[in-house]
Amino acid sequence: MSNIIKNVKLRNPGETEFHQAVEEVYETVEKVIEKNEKYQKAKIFERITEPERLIYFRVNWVDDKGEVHVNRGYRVQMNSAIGPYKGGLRFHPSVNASILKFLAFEQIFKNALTGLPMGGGKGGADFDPKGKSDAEIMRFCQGFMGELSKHIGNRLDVPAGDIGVGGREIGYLFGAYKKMRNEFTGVLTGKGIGWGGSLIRSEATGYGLVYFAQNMLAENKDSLQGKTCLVSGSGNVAQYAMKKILILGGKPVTASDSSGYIYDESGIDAEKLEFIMDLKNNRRGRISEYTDKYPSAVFTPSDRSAESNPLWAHPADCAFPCATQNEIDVNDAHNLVKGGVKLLAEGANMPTTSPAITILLENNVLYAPGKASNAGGVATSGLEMVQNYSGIYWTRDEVDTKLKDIMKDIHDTCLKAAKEFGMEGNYQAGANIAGFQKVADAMLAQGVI
Ligand code: NDP
Ligand code: 2IT
Repeated sequence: MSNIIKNVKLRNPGETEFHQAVEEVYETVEKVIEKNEKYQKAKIFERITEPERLIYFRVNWVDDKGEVHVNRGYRVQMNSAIGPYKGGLRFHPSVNASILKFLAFEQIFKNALTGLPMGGGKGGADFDPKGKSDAEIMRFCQGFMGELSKHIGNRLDVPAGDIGVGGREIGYLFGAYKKMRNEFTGVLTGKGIGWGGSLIRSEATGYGLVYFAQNMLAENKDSLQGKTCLVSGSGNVAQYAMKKILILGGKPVTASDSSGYIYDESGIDAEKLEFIMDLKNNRRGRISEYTDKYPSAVFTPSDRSAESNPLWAHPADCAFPCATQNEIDVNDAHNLVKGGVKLLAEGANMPTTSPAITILLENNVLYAPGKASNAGGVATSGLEMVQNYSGIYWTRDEVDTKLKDIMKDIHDTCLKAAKEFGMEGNYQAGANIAGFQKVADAMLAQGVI
């Protein structure tokens, strides 16, 4: 193990997700660093793995019964070499410093790949929004923003949504910021269309993911037409990924949440997807309810002790993990290969473990890492920032066209960088190298700060 990685582990004990993300990047950029003495002398990798600032705070709130709760809030301001810190907020009981540091670290390279001037950040809280009333969510968001508002700003750090933070939460967070700071600025993205939001932001991560996959397939003279697709998750990213898969002639057959997954062999068509969107976004129900409405589908409860997730064992052409980190391990990768999957594009952040990625690559599965394939969300957040700064707002078609162009550009950038370093066709290496070089060069130019 290199000294750099040893040091990261020593300095961040027990933070396994952060170690995993750092090692994954290091393995592919090591060659670039070896070739570039300036990167070594300026200790770019050592610096890029250390957050510029990590804010850690208490959030108190009162539930509907009057009981007081204490949660932990965080903002990791990881790197501002190419622009203001930018990245989502996650509300989930599993949130801790390791998870947010891994996400903020990934975000540095993802944001660089979009071609827009955005640095990397991430934040959130170990708050579980499940089963909470709207009033409880609102009070939590207000408590959270009470501290976060001191550390963010539209030219400093611009958070957005992630797991557990969608349109409703962004609304409460934005309202709280506006009131506390007495200013109406684009301090958050993912805002409502009537109050500074961008058209297509809700759709952007899922749509961008499928545009990316479309580019990968086109590179191989293929398309999504008629392709059976495994999708995990049933939140924002999964919903719009399924929507775009359907538009492009593919057939999604699975969706999941933390309680399990549904398999609908006949395909989740547009009407069934509408049902899922209403179930998840308005009624905040569980995916198991899908089989009450469509009894020919099968629900399988999740089993954390199992050696593999049966969702990934169904025969299919493409796979789009859109739930959470490390949802595809070695056994799942073998099952995907056995089931005929030829393309896996990540909607979630780091859903595939490193050994599982190796298996996919060894079996010639086209593999797109999340920092490239799910960058459409943050890219459209970047477009929202531009619209907020300029006061000029684009149409749906204009934003969608820009999103498509950005995804094509990221796709081509990955291939170009991979080829340059002798790893032709390897999107993982290409994404890491291109993202790293851009940020490293900016850090070099700005001196040791
Ligand atoms: P949502 O909260 O809208 O949906 C998350 C989905 O994943 C839900 O179906 C949820 O199920 C499931 N899920 C979450 N945690 C777990 C878990 N530990 N085990 C099993 N299932 C789980 O989030 P998003 O759709 O926004 O985010 C999904 C992924 O995409 C995340 O990895 C996120 O970081 C990534 N991403 C999101 C972007 C965005 O713009 N929103 C942009 C780029 C990446 P349940 O409801 O039961 O918790
Ligand atoms: O992981 C991600 O890229 C996001 N959650 C979106 C971040 C953003 O600022 O839009």
